[in-house]
This record gives sequence, C-alpha cells and structure tokens, in this order.
Amino acid sequence: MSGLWYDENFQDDTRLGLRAIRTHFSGRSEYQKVEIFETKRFGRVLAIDEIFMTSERDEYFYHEMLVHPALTCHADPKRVLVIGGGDGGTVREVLRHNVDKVVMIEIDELVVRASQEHLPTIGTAWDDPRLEVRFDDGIKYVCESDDEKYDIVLLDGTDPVGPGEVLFEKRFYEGCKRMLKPGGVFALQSETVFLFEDVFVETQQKLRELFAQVHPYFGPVPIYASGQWSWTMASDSRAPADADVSRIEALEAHTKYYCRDIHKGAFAMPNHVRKRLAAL
Ligand code: SPD
Repeated sequence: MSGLWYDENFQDDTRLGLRAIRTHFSGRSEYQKVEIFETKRFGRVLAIDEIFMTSERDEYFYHEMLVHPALTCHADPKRVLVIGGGDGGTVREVLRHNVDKVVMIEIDELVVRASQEHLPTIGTAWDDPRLEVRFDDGIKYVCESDDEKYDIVLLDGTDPVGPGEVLFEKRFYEGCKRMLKPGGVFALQSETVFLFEDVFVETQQKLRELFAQVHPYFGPVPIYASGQWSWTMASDSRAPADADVSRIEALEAHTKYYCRDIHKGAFAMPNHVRKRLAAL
C-alpha cells in the first residue's frame, strides 16, 4: 500500500501510526497546525499539531459519550454551551436533543472551515438554526461573558499541551461553573487514565473542589493514545442515576455506541481508578 506513515508522538516515548493515503487539507493558523488526511481503516482523520483529534470511523464513541450522559441527566436542557469542538461532531450530537440554543465557542476558525469542507460526514448539523458558532477564546468567554447562562456546558478540547493547556486549569473550570444555571451540568473529556493518570486524577481533584457531584466515566476511542478514554460529568445537583431513560431510548434510534446499558456501565469505576480517587 502506498502513502506515508503519519505518527502521533505521545510524550516522546510512544508512537501511534496511521498510513496516510492522501492529504485532503494541510494548513497552519495562528494557533496550530491543522491536517486532514485519508486512511484505509479510519476514513478521514483530523490531526491538530500532529495529535489525532477525530476520524470518520471512530468519532461516534467520543462525541456521543461527551454529549449524551450530561444531556440525559439534566432535567430539561434547553441552552447548551460547547467550548471547542471545531470538527462539528459534538454540536451534531447536542442538536439531537430538544434544545433551543447551542452556542459553540471555538478559538480557531481554521479548524471549523477545514472540517466543514473536508469532514462533511462528521459535521452534519452546521446549518441548524439553533446553532451559533463564534470564533473566540473559550477561557475569556467563560470567565467574562454576561450572556444568559446555560443548562449544559461541554468542553471538547485538545490535550493539555500548547493552546489546550489552559483548558485543564481550575480557573477555566470555575468559569464553566459560572456559566451554568442552577441544575446545570458540565461535561468534559478528561484524557486517558492509562497513559495520563496524573492529569486525570488532578482533573478530578480540581472539579471536586468546585462541584458537589463529580463522576468520571470510561469508554473506547480507538484512535486516541491507549484507546482507553475518559470523560467527566460534574454538577451541583445532577448525577448519573438521574438520567431520563425515555430520552436515552429515543436517542438509541440514532446513536452507534451510547445506549441505556452503556450509560450504566460507563460510570463503573475500574479498581485502580477507584483506589487513586479514594486517596484524594
Ligand atoms: N488525544 C486527543 C484528545 C482530543 C480530544 N478532543 C477531540 C476533538 C473531537 N471533537
């Protein structure tokens, strides 16, 4: 097979490779390098600064898991804020719910423009009238905005390196909490526990200092380092058991991964994680 190997280099000791059959897009913004290329098994892949962000074939694991637990656990989610998420997969899943308004704050317009052109199977909801996309700094927005508050805040960011580092700081989580209405739910991607255990644990600690309910959950994302991923749901009032089962059932007509059993099972705590968190 022809094409050059494209490697994600994880902390200079582990490489994950895909053969890039063809390049669809390659560009650089003031923030980062953005590339979209074709692979045999994963379809089109979006990479930012040489880290795999998403692929056509496995994106549903990540996007469904970031979005649906939080929205089904909220009593009646109408206003949703998405920070990041420039490929459009997260807002696509949010818009499956009976929401009135989704505001997406993405710092890098290039990610959105490249994804709109080259990842049309992921971003299928760009034209939904309930969606407003703003190109702005997410941390500035959550810390300073006077906009009406939200029922749900979702963080769909990159790894804690480069411009994404700030998205793992406590002041950013404080801003996210500030943007929530009473009864609101915050959900974020919280990295691989297997390779990034300290980042995962520190994230749980920071969230516990701010929210009464903090619940990590787990699932596969084959294209990410280790393939094992985590997300975390945080709220002052809502917990995984509050999920509206009838809304999960309705989603099952569309979802590929998320369903009633996954909602229950994903929050089960692996023993090594339970032990680390018990020590906090
Ligand atoms: N290791 C990569 C983590 C990236 C998380 N965000 C991906 C964006 C998909 N919408």
